[in-house]
Amino acid sequence: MRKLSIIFMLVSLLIFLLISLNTFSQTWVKLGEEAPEDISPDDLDIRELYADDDSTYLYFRITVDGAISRPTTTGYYKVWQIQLDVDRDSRNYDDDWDYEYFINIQLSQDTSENPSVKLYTSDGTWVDDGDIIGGGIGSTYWDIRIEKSLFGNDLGNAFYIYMATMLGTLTNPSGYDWTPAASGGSGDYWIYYLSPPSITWSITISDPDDGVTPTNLEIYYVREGYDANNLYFEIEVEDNIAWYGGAGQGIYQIYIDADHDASTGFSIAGIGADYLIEMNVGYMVKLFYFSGTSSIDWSWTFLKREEWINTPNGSTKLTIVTPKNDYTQISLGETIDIAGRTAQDSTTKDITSSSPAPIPENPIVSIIPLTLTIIILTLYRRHWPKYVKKSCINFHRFKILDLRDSKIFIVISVNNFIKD
Ligand SMILES: [Ca+2]
Ligand SMILES: [Ca+2]
Ligand SMILES: [Ca+2]
Ligand SMILES: [Ca+2]
Repeated sequence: MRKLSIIFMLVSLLIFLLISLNTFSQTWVKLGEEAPEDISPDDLDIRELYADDDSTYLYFRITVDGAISRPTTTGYYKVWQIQLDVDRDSRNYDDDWDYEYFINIQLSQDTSENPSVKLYTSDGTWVDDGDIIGGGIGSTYWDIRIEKSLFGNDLGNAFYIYMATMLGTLTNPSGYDWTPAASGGSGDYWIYYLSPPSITWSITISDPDDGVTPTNLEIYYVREGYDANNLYFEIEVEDNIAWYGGAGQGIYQIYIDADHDASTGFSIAGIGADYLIEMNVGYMVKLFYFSGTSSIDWSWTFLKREEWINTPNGSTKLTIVTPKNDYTQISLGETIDIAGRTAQDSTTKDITSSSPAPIPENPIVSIIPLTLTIIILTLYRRHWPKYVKKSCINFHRFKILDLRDSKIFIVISVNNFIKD
């Protein structure tokens, strides 16, 4: 009996602890920080964004440059706006932004009106309200939460964020801060990863301590990994990568020789780089392809903005995910070569040796069941309805375009059977 009551007490305590943790504490992940700006009122100058999520809510913390206060003009509102690109198509553009939702934190001049959190679709249709859970008037931050279910099925593994602050009437406000604006530019955004992929590194290039300054440009490791859909890269440096400041703060690069051929692409670290992945501090990672006319011609053309899985700024690791489909120029071979480099503006700070990195075709285990299926289907092909035969031919035509896919040969042979 005594034992039972002790167990009961312990279980109650555990439940209480779990509820307390769930209710009161966020594990804030810092997504971005801007340089201070000359914005007045200073509570409309956004400095940082943090996020968190659990099974029910998305949480955001916005920090600003001064104590938050109500506007002083009758009928006016201050608005802190979080725009969300949930289909992540902004990555298709070098310098553009396309969002589907925005969240407004609205603070009225009217002291009888409580501050509110409102979710809208990008055309201004109100969806529902969220909650203010911390900060606000008199402090230098807002903590808010919004229910995930309000987004329906629109929230994927990650989303992009751009922010703005406004002052005026709700129908005619003026803009004050556009965030992030690294080095005075615009058009980039921050990322929050709800469920990052787990990565197995296939190769690591170690690089010695070369005495590079600033130390956040001193490369120690470059890593490469892959899965069925993505290539992953990581640059690890000695000291934390800065939050803002552009190319003058630092440039982080991965060079990729996609055809394992030093005679094609840009000549660097003994390889012929056909692609370049680059992050200027404060901006997104971008993928370029080599478009020069000779191996020493520094000429690159934008392909996509890529994603990082964990915010690189304020950490020593830039971990990049790039869909294989993004490499639309020279096809990725079974072996690529990679090298890493850091720079400040146009001055090289550190450069690694190059290393081959295998990207094997689909493993044999996945080909065996496919082959068996095709053999069975082929044996009984005289019983196939006409539309199935037709769709197989279409399937073949589609697949032949993808020269990287090992299944191409099997599919071609099926097509020959069909023609018999
Ligand atoms: Ca700002
Ligand atoms: Ca979008
Ligand atoms: Ca080094
Ligand atoms: Ca090459």
